[in-house]
Amino acid sequence: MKKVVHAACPHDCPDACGVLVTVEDGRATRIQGDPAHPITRGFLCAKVTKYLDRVYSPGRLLYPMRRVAAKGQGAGDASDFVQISWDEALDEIAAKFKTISNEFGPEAILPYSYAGNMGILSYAGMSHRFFYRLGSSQLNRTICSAAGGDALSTVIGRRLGTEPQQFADSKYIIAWGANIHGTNIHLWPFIEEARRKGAKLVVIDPYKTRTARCADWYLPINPGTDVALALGMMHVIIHEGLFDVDYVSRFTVGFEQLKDRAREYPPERVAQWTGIPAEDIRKLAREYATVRPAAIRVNYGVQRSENGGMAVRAIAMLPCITGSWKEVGGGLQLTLSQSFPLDRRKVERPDLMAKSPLGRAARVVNMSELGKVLTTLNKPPVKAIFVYNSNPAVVAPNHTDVIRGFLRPDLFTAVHEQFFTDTTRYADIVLPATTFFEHKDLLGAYGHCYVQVSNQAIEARGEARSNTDLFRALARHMGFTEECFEENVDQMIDQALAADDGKLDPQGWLTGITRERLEQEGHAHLKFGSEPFLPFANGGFTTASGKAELYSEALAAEGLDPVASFIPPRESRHSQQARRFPLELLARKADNYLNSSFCNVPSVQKMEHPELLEINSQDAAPRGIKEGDWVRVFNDRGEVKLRAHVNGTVQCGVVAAKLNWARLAPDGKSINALTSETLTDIGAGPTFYSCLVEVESAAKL
Ligand SMILES: Nc1nc2c(c(=O)[nH]1)N[C@H]1C(S)=C(S)[C@@H](COP(=O)(O)OP(=O)(O)OC[C@H]3O[C@@H](n4cnc5c(=O)[nH]c(N)nc54)[C@H](O)[C@@H]3O)O[C@H]1N2
Ligand SMILES: Nc1nc2c(c(=O)[nH]1)N[C@H]1C(S)=C(S)[C@@H](COP(=O)(O)OP(=O)(O)OC[C@H]3O[C@@H](n4cnc5c(=O)[nH]c(N)nc54)[C@H](O)[C@@H]3O)O[C@H]1N2
Ligand code: SF4
Ligand SMILES: [Mo]
Repeated sequence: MKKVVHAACPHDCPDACGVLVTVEDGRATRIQGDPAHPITRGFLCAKVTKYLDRVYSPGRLLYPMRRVAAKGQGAGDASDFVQISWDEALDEIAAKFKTISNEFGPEAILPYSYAGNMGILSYAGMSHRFFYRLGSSQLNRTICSAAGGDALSTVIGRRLGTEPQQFADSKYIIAWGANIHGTNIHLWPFIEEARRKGAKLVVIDPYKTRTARCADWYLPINPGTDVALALGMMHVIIHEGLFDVDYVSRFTVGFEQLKDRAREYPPERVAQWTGIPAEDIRKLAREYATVRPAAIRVNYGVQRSENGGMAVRAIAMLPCITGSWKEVGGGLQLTLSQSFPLDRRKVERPDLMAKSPLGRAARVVNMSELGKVLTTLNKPPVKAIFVYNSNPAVVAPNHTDVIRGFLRPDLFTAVHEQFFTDTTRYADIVLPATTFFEHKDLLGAYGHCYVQVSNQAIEARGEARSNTDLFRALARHMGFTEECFEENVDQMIDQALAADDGKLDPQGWLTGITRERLEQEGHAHLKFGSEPFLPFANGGFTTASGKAELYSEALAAEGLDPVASFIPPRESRHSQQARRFPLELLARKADNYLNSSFCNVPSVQKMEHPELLEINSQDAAPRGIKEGDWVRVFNDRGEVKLRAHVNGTVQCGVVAAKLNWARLAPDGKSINALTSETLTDIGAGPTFYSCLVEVESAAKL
């Protein structure tokens, strides 16, 4: 029997593609992009095109297992474990949780998850219910977008912006710290369409991405200096009277303060920090303000710096002063994640914290400080960690401390995974997780405004269970009796879609969007009152003042600059530390992996070279480093061994390397051995792109 099932890609990617899975006699035989999905347009990225290799990988973790080999040693695969039943595994975890909770309090238990699966239920559904009811520590999920998301909200009130389709109508597009070909490929066709109609594409990025190579104008910028560039642009725009007087007066607050601040950022001064010539800054500002409509695609690259919050804040002010929010093909997109008025409280049930043994909201732990948390936190210390949807042994900053933490003999670790990852090397118990082919879920997106139901295409492989099924069962083993722990996926999807109290969905964007309809049609566009959707054409900012806040009382109250100002990162060429470690490392994502997902799939590995350190010839030559040489990249936190690649992607003073599974790296280490747990100015996010290193020639490993 042959059928075609509509699913949706739940990986951590703005595109949230509609996917068609062909199933023959119970086995998936083909995957393709849904041609009916207006953003997916029938194609998938290279890595998900190979998805059958992931689903049917011989390396899949298929059964619950208990560790027998010493942690961090052994082969790192099934041979380090013995198979046990689900009941045994869950009993063991429940018993541990009870003992720890009795002795240290439930806050000694820490859930650790991120966006391995962005399905609404898989990301934060039954799992959240479970941990709230348990009274475990809460996890502040900052590792990706907290700085940018929070900063954007300080200006416009929420995570909303220009839909991708509208980029086709732009005449001027700035990709600002946005690696579109690598991480947001479904925006590209709209940009191409705009360019066919004469639009100009400008790329601002310290790394010459493929998008930069395709651009009309590429501006390499020194890492962590975007605040200065945006303020410099506003200096020109305001000084030359290129702003929208009417829009500014009706829909913004704090313009006078911004004007004063921008005065301090003349292009000549900004040029010294950014490395972009003053004339180019003037030209960029003039073109951006006058070639209309102009849209900015700013992505998360700019906010992984110590001053990343201020960077996003300053950039987000640009369309507010030019009034470009009024125009189809104008405005700005960082994320659209808050366009979906789903009822997350019903799905996640934070009220259950009151029913936990704590009887109150539990302490909050920042996931971007995992190393510190596992090695220094007390009152109570973390005695058990439950990892799902994440691979912290690769992706968390300050890898060395993270591993030191996981190796603590008194720490109990459970990991729910699809594969034997770097993190399962430290697990006492591993539990098998389904892939999105094997369970049903509801999806929003952060790069478009379509809701989707992802249907189950095939039976779960082995004894794999979805996150929802796992936490429902674990609740039973803990003896939790609340009815919400009995609910099934359809009930939970219905709850998410029924934002019925009017407060959540005052404009009725979910009107008419039901599970039944999504099951039939696959996707539905949010029902914005007017099409095309211009969220801020007439103000409508959801800030405290109801206006775009160029001056923020809330930031002032936190002791931060209420406008925006450029403070050079401590780890940058402008700092003292640069004397010892003169190179700015971009510890990047790989275009063909997804953070650390896909690193282990052979057909995808063929498309990547994660062992390389990209370096400029002017930095390589004085160090006696030639193309292909082994190099030691180091700072006070750690070192990694890579091979030099002198290819012109980075300017003098910058080097770049990629995320990869530590165990697949030549020296067994994640690139995060070099990054720090310093947090961003806004949002307490990680600072993967504020990282100083030195590089020297090394003998082969
Ligand atoms: N193929 C693929 N797709 C992905 C991912 C992946 O790993 N692989 N990851 C997914 C995830 S989790 C996310 S959050 C999104 C993120 O998607 P992006 O926001 O695109 O994330 P990054 O690749 O971190 O950064 C984008 C660009 O910012 C540049 N950059 C670094 N520092 C600076 C700076 O100081 N200023 C400026 N102007 N630019 C800077 C980087 O060189 C990079 O080219 O992509 C998602 N999609
Ligand atoms: N140096 C450096 N470090 C970075 C970044 C960077 O650019 N540079 N990027 C950061 C960013 S933006 C992010 S978002 C984080 C990402 O960090 P993570 O969210 O940890 O992302 P992944 O590495 O993709 O790991 C996700 C894991 O979840 C598993 N998984 C997938 N689906 C399911 C499921 O349904 N259930 C369960 N239980 N597991 C599942 C996958 O097999 C995979 O191993 O990394 C951050 N780390
Ligand atoms: S990873 Fe992104 S581009 Fe690739 S299929 Fe999934 S949503 Fe689409
Ligand atoms: Mo991310």
